[in-house]
Amino acid sequence: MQQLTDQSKELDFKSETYKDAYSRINAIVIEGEQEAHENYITLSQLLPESHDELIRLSKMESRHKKGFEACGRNLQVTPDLQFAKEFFSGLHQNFQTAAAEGKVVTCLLIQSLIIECFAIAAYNIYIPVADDFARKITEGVVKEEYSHLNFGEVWLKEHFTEAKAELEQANRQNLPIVWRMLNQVEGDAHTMAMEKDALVEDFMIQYGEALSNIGFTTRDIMRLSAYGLIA
Ligand code: Y39
Ligand code: FE
Ligand code: FE
Ligand code: FE
Repeated sequence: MQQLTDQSKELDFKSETYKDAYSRINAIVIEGEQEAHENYITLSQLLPESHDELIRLSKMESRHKKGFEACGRNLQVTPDLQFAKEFFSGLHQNFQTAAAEGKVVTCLLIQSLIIECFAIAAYNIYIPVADDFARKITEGVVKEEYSHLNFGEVWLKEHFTEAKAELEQANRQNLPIVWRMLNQVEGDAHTMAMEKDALVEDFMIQYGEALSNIGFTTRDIMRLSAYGLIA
């Protein structure tokens, strides 16, 4: 027999409370996937040697967007896309500025490390408390997000020596933004049975592992992670 947790007993996907929270979280995910799609197209121009692979990733992001749009329709929720655009504006602006300056290391840190780790954490925490329709979609999506994170890790590992200083600077500039983003959706996430502590924990595990794979030492990772705390 299936065991019900306190959380799943209290979740009513059709309630106005749940749907109101979903209108913002679903919008964030739809907007995030759209921006990820655009970011990988930009990266394909900055990294001609990886052009085809990055176009492949950008197409996956559009499919993710379509999947999450279907999740919203399934619950009869209208996503609050205006809220979502503002939610991403800090990271969006920093990515655009870096791209215009040809700072590919910063672009990769923002999209392939920070945003992908944020997505992986959110999707992992969401899957056990999602409605059946959204769970199946999200399970398919999260597998692909690991491959996007892997692209960034492999490229940055290969260029670690030259990239290290720019990575530290980009981390310092962008990690506090992620913390503010998390604080902004803490209440809506809670309504959907996703606890902030769990999101933070999963994000830090993914991000710390990524930094380690790229070549940072444990000591570096502690120092880099501490910038999240001053948000
Ligand atoms: O690479 C990707 O597909 C990432 C763009 C998608 C972003 C997902 C952002 C999820 C944040 C949800 C916050 C819920 C608490
Ligand atoms: Fe995606
Ligand atoms: Fe992705
Ligand atoms: Fe509660």
